[in-house]
Amino acid sequence: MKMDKMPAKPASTTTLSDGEVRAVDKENKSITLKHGRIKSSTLEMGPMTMQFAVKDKSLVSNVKVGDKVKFIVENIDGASTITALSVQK
Ligand SMILES: [Cu+2]
Repeated sequence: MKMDKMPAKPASTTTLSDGEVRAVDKENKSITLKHGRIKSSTLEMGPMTMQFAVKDKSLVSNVKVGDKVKFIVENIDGASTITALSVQK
């Protein structure tokens, strides 16, 4: 699987999470995902639908409602922020 925008060496505690896009707001760099279990180096939570901040607008430039995605989310200054995201075909 090829991932764009992945850090060269992801922290070993970080795993990709699965999600489905419910809403996307490119201008405000936010995305709403129905997500599965999340476990990253700074964040852990069970499945739910919620809004995330997006670290870079380019991460959501090709994303639309209904897309299945895999993503990494980190706690950055108290905000759940997506740092990597790829659409699943
Ligand atoms: Cu959540």
